[in-house]
Amino acid sequence: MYHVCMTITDPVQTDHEARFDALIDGGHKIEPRDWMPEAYRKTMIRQIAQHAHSEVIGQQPEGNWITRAPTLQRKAILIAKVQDEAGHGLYLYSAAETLGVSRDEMNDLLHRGVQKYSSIFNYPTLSWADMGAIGWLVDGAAITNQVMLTRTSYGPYARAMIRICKEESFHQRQGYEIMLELANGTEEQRDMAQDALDRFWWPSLAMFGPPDADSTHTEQSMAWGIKLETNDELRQKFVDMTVPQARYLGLSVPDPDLVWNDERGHFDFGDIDWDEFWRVVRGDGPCNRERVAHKRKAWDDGAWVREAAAAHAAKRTSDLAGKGTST
Ligand code: FAQ
Repeated sequence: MYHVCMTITDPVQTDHEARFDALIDGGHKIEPRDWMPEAYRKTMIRQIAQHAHSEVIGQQPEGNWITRAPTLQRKAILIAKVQDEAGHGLYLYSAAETLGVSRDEMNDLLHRGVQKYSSIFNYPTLSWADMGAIGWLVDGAAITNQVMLTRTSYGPYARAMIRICKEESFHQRQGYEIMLELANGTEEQRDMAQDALDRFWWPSLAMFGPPDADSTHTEQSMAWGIKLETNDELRQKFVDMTVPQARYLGLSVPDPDLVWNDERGHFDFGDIDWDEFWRVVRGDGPCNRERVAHKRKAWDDGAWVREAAAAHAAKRTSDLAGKGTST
């Protein structure tokens, strides 16, 4: 018996696994040089890449309104917000690169439809009020999820999330402020705000992912400390936080089943259309094709910038080497 165990157990592997488990159990961070199970690495790459792609593709629905912002001040704020999203994408691609995947590979996987981005960015932005609804609801949902990710187990991801959350929090405020102004404006402005809430409410609830019972990754991701709360818990938190904000605006949430449940201490809410969610996730939402085509074009059009930056870096390295300075 003893002999059999010796032949199948790799003591080095066991040591690595024990150390990894101890770090997770102790609430410590896993760092890029630490040993990690291959499945943990893959899960982190999948989630961080998907998150990075969401930030980058998420610039498109709002970018659509930069040239049509109603005032110079609104335009300046919107440009700053869209730039922030690009920055979030960059921190996140850098965090994913520490796991041994390159940015080129991630972009290629996105362009080929292998890696995903958030379902929410496949909905069109039809009016200025959508800028308010996105900031308030989409950034609001993003923060609800991302505050927990500042404590996620992979160090570079957790640290990137701290700054991202601070910026998302400003985005949420600016969105709510747009809604507040419209809701207190003319009848037409109020209708625009209500219409934006009607269209973005359900897709924002779906952003948190499928119900826990249908979630493929939640159980393992919670065991590894990647996720600290489940999709349904976060969705409930978002509803509880957002419904009073809608009421303060004097707008109605488009859900006839929405009611405060005293016993649970939470709002009960209606059923999400999961068929629609999966259609959008699988590439058949209102704007999927347009979003990916635009992203691909931007990547191709920007090739000369990447080549010029690489040529500049190579020249600088050879200049420094010529001067005998190590880089
Ligand atoms: N869209 O087992 P789970 C933002 C997929 S950033 C598309 O529950 P998991 C900022 C999921 O990938 C918004 N697919 O998965 C901004 C999996 O498929 P797979 C992005 C979705 O990973 C604001 C399958 O369903 N935030 O908004 C979605 O444990 C304004 C089963 O799902 C993040 O990415 C979805 N909504 O939990 C920017 C946060 N939900 O991969 C611009 C980080 C699920 O096996 C403007 N990510 N799926 O083929 C996460 O926290 C998690 O990945 C979840 C999903 C919670 C999104």
